[in-house]
Amino acid sequence: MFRALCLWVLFVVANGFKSEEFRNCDKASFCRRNRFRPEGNSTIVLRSGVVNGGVYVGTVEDTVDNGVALELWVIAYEGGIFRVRLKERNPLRVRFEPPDALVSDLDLQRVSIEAVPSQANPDVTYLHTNDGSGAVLIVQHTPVQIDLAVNNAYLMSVNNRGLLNFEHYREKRDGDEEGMWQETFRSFTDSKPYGPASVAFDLTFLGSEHVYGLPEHATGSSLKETRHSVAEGGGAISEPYRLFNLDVFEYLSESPFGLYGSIPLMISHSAERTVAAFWLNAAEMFVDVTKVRGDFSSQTIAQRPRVVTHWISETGILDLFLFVGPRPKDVVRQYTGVTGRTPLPPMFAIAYHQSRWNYRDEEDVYEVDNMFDTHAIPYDVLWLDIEHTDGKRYFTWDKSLFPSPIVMQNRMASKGRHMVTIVDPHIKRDPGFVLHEEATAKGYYVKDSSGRDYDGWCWPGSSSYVDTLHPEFRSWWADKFSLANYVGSTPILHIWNDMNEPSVFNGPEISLPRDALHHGGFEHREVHNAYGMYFHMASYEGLLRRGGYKERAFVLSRAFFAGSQRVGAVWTGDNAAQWDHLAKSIPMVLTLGLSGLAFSGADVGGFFGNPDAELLLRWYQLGAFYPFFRAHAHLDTKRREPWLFGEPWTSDIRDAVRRRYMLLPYYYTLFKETSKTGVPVMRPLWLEYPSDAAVFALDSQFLVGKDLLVRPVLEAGAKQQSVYFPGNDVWYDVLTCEGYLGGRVADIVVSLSSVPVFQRGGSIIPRKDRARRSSTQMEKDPYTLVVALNLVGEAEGTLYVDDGKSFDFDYGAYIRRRFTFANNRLESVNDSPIGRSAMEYATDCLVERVVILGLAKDQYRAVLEMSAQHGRVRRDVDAVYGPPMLLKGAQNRALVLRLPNVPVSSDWSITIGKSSVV
Ligand code: NBV
Repeated sequence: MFRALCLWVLFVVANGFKSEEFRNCDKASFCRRNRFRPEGNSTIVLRSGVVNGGVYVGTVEDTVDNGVALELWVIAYEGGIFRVRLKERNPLRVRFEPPDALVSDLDLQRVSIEAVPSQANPDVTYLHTNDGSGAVLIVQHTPVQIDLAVNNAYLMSVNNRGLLNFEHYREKRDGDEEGMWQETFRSFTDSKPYGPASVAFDLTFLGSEHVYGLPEHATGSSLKETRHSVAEGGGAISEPYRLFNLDVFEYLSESPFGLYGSIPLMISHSAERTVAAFWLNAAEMFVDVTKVRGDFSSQTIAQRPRVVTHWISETGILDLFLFVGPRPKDVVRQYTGVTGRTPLPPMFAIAYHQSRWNYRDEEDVYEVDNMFDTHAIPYDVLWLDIEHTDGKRYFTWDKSLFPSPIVMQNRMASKGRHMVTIVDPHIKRDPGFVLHEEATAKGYYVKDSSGRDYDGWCWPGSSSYVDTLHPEFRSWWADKFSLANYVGSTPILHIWNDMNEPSVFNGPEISLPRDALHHGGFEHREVHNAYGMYFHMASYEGLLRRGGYKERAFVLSRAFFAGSQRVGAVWTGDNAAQWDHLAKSIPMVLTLGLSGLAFSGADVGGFFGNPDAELLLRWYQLGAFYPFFRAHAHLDTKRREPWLFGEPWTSDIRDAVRRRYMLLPYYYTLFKETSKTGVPVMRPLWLEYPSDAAVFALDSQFLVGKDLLVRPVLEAGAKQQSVYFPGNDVWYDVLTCEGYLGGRVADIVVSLSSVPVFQRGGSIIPRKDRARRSSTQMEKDPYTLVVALNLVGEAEGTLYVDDGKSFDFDYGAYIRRRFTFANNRLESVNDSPIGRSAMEYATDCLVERVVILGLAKDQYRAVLEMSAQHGRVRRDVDAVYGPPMLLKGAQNRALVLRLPNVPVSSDWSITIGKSSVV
């Protein structure tokens, strides 16, 4: 067995990505049937409609097959959200819907719909709400077509190409096409006992040239066309984008093949308007994108540019959310209002993580841990991959390699560090393994089509796959994380869920057969894309339970679906140590962020292959700005811990990691914002500059929050980088303090140690600059405030602080400060709601330094004022020219106010003036 597994591993390692292992549209009969259907033949007709309890309910008929009854619901939610549901009235079989992707009903406020028949056209009904969004749905009856318009501007149209298609459950008939009732791919036969059940529709975004979303693909963020328009012949340019969670070995850096996670969300953006659509459907899906050029200035709808998309799913229902915007942040807020937001992570989780497959044994762990200290490189979390287990039995330890896991974790804890172990969903079919015995007895495994526990091949050898769709399974699984059940675990141990697409080495497309069976009798094809999210949910619930719901938890997952953001972080899987993978990680992480998954990153260094020192360094310099920052590497790669390449590499990597640590207060404040609004931490420029067309397809630069602009070095041997500065203000190089005006491109000279990063004039960023071993040890450290002045000499910023680990913030245990700089005066005021809360957070942290960028060189005097116990304090603060931070490349061009030493949590002000004047 083991030999066979090794051979398999060797085989795939030697061969790289193999497109023939994966189905394309042509090999999937449901996609083939829909993709090139002639336009304009829609058979689905609205017969009547009424408003019932604020919801529009329509009686619909599909005129094929002598008429099939369907039901249409249109629901509206507060804040510009419409939901269109269409399914069979009396299906032969209940179709799967993934309700857990959505937040609970209680969190979504419904608004009533009013239906008004058109005076001019009896075939049209208008659906209004009075939620203030100004949006109207224009429902045409014959055939059904649903357009969304705001103030008479048409923004989206469903079925105006007539590609809406609903394959009803039915009996087999003569003349049924091949692949409808049984389908073979490579050596796998899908029994398809329920026959064809696909759902497809076209959706046009009017007045737009750019669409984004549909993670996960290793492509640019502005999605490319996959088909020509009908006017241009309609032929294929490439495969449609595929959404099907798969363990794709050595994925390519520019391909529409689906990767580990799927979110059927598409955002359309133009300088005037941002809108989006989300199809709640967990089955395999293909999406074609066609761009029809046009003239933005034209008033005629037909002449304006548009993006025509065609969505095809193997099964499920049509459950389409339309988000009306109008701006990018509104759309993100609307989408995450429906599917949820990333909860505030524990502080350690947004610091740096050190991983590889595998740290061999406890000695190796101690050695690596000590070397970080020897080289003064901070890190927070050390990861253990599958080899730490006893024969890939998760929740166990290899007793000879990890004999004392508790001692090991306690040692980590003593330095304020954490550990993460891996727990995958394939369970070794070992009669002596209690987890397996229990899962078998309780019926918690996915079944094969004949109803027996599915037996597939994965790391442990013969394995069964937990049925994550089963709510009782999830609760049972969650209990496995208690300290008593997970022997050898301690409260500092957090979790990593891998292979949860799920990955099955000997299954079709390296996954479960589509006709495998889940709880409730659903076939795997119906639930596939949600499988991994349910696993992630169960593990997260386990860690929360372990901590009595008082401690925040961290669980990383490879597979994801809409809603995964509510339970944790994701990463982009097995990338490669190649420059193009470094570059692609930017649009990939940006797209995840736009799709709700704000806490994500890519393996720093590249998983497969061996990066040279330069690539590794450049990856650290970029990775330090990912929301999730972890270095990771394949078992067969050479060791590449940051000190192994010698100087200058070690120092430069140290500087990159230290930058992240310095910025932790800023990142934490941003994560807090994300938890409230869904607006991601790492942002494409158009999120902040929606009217600037120059940035709509820009993937080489990004923003962290709204105030930091990062232009990582993405090519070997780069000597200079061209950087585009958005907006009307000035941007300051955070090291050289050089200012660059917005709306222009500048060539920035780079060395190996430089990462072009700029702070927006008008912002104030909180930092903690002291070098420590881990984030936990920075808790009491003083702050540095970096004030970057705009062209009128003003700036503002916020800081959010809490204990970094509990949920006490829910009861008011946090501080939020607002800093403003105007009229030469920096002021700190309380920014949290006034009034007593159940809990409070107190901190003794001081502000030890204020760095001001953008003041003309001169002699300055700074005077601090604050009220203290015994009256008002007024004293001078040292003001000198110095470097903005103590890293290589920093120039003495910032005004630095030294040791004001004011409590960060109290009100104070510092007035600055030319020495002769103050
Ligand atoms: O558990 C081993 C690896 C893991 O290191 C990696 O991060 C995952 O994406 N895992 C995949 C399985 C093997 C991949 C070849």
